[in-house]
Amino acid sequence: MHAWPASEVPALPGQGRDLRIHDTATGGLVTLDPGPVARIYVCGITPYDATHMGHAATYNAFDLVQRVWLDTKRQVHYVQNVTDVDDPLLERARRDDLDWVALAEKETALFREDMTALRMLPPQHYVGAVEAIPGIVPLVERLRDLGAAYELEGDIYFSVESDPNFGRVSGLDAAAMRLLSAERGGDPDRPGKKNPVDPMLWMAARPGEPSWDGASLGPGRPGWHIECVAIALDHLGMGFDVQGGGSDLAFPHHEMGASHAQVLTGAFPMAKAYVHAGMVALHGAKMSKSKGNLVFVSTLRRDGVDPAAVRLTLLAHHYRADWEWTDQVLADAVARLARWRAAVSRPDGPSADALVEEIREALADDLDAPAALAAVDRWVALQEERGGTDISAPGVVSRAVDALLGVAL
Ligand code: 5CA
Ligand code: ZN
Repeated sequence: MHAWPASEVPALPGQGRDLRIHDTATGGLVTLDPGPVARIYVCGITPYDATHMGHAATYNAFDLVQRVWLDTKRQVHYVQNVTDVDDPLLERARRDDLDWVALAEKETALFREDMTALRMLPPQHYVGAVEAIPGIVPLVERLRDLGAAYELEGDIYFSVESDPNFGRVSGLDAAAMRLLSAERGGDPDRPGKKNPVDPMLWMAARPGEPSWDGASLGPGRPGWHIECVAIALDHLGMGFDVQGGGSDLAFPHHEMGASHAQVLTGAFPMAKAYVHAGMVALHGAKMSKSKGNLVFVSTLRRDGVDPAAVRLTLLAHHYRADWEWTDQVLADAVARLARWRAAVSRPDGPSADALVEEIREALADDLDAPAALAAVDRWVALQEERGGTDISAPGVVSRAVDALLGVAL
């Protein structure tokens, strides 16, 4: 699939710092030391009800990761998927009497538009699950040949016991895993499974549902976790720097994906850091497609809200925090954007050299965007109160805010 156009990232004087970021697997901060090309896989949308503010907040976090790396003069190899066949997508298409392929295409197109408007940097490889199927089948066959997969009434399951490192991403106990498995697409109560949380690798064709040639697996479609593994291993290989998503992906999705990859390759770990963004809520509950409590980027855009204000709303919250979308948080960002724009539109101002370093410092410290915004606020307040004589300062501030925060002033 094609991704979306990249907005330009202005070059800044000097160089950024190495990123220190929270890793769910170790439960602490790790300083990543990518080579000249940093490698990141971010789980993409399941294309219906896109793009809501929860999605936008999560992709904003990983956009910041890229911007920090780019500022260290590294290249970034970024891969993202689209889960363009899955039970909830098929259910939504049935509910609304739509063709599931058309629904996925329409929502993916809308997501691209929203990402472009928000100045999120595009992945180099944007890959649909459906187009990845020819690469998935041999991986499932290999897992079966390794004795890590078993058949149950035609469906193929992964045996979590086959990975000695299973559990190291989420650190959850068996009871918690079982609960989350039931909530998040698993089938822990299906009789005949070796372990209740074993996830499906290949689902045998069901009447009335799409299916593909699975070679020795028979016709069917892939399980969710193996899709992301196939795409990540194909484009990034093992031991890439960051696997990213919202905190609801830590288990089962990233745990299972890591185990699939580790058994397939015999290497550990799949990713050096598992990075998870907090959940955005609306009216007191996690914004989710199943509840329908959603605020869409496209609706705000249609209502004339500047995408830069939407982006500033996301940036005002630490990526790991759970937070609530309200009219007030958006209004605060609209006001902030107006003040920032007025401050940089003056011909001169107070020196911004320290500000660039403060933004760099804040973002390299576990993506502390609120601290970065506070630093810009301080420069803007100085500009408003007494101004300054540095004629390069307004331009430096605009470029830094654009390059490091993705906000065009
Ligand atoms: N297609 C899979 C990943 S392979 C998926 O989870 N799709 S999704 O459309 O449900 O979510 C896309 C991304 O948005 C995931 O990283 C998910 O964790 C994140 N996300 C979903 N809801 C929220 C929310 N309310 N707040 C923050 N992030 C969210
Ligand atoms: Zn994924």
